[in-house]
Amino acid sequence: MIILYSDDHRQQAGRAELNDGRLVPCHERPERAEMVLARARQMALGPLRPPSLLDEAPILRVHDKAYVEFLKTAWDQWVVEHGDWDALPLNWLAPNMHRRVVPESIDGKLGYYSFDAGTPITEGTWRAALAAASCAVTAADLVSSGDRASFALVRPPGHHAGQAFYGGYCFVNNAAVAAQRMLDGGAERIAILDVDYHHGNGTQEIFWERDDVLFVCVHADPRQEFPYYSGHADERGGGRGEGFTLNLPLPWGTDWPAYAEALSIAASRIQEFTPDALVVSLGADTYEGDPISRFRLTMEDFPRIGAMIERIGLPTCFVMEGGYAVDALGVNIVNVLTGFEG
Ligand code: Q9C
Ligand code: ZN
Repeated sequence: MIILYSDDHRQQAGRAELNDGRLVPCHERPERAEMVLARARQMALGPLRPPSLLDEAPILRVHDKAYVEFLKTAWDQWVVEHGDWDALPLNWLAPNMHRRVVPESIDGKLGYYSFDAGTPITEGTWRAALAAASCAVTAADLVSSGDRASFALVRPPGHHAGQAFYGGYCFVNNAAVAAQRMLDGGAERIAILDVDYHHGNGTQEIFWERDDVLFVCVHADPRQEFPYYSGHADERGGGRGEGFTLNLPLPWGTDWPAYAEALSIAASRIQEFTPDALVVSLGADTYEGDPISRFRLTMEDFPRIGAMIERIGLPTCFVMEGGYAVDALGVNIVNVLTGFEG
């Protein structure tokens, strides 16, 4: 399969995230993509291609204009107000505070548009996010024009980013951009399967009221795990989108048998939807060695995930999401893809 990749991912290299009460080095770092790239080359997974163009128009199909403007300008405003150090939010809205007025000061804006303190905005954040989304667009276009599969080897990840919010290391929802791109290219229905360890709250929010995008997510139970306030089994979509969101939360400690059962329920629902194509939000933070996660999938389980996705039988665009056991990430991500290819 063709691999979409841009060195511009290196432009997102935050210094620190707030975790367990401390500022610690960002888990979401450039080495992640380098590891996957090295392993993809080693396994001859497929040819590398850059995104065909860098264009924000496909991003604006799923994100608010004012939010994108914020992403593009936040760093410059931050430097003026606070100097040349990663921008992290430290205030959020309590219930019944006002969303109506977008704050003018950068601290107000950061809190307004974010939901955690783990996602630093840096000088190169927008450039990296634009490149990642553009890789996802090109990957989507390949599948739309007949390729059986493609792989957007991207970071920063995307599935926690909503129409007008960032967080969970995500700024632009690459998988959502890819899905919308396929619809804009003539597809009638697209399914998104999210196998990252964390709930894809941003993707869910973007497509909540849509019946042309089925969102199916297998993830750690939000009662125990980030993002805590989204991803419960009773969240099924709203309005005409009711029934087109399927959440399959699993407890800490989940290993292959329970994971496979949830994945097979996910696969059945996707087949029942009869989409034109599938977008996979591909995280490998379900791995037992992941430093911030608590599932127990082994290296041998990742090719099985790929094989189960292949058996759904759809043209498939893989978009990389999380996975923080950096030394194992290349093997685990590429294992899904080689498992898919059989
Ligand atoms: N103590 C993705 O995998 N913080 N994002 C977790 C754990 C946020 C993960 C803190 C994790 C976000 C794309
Ligand atoms: Zn994750």
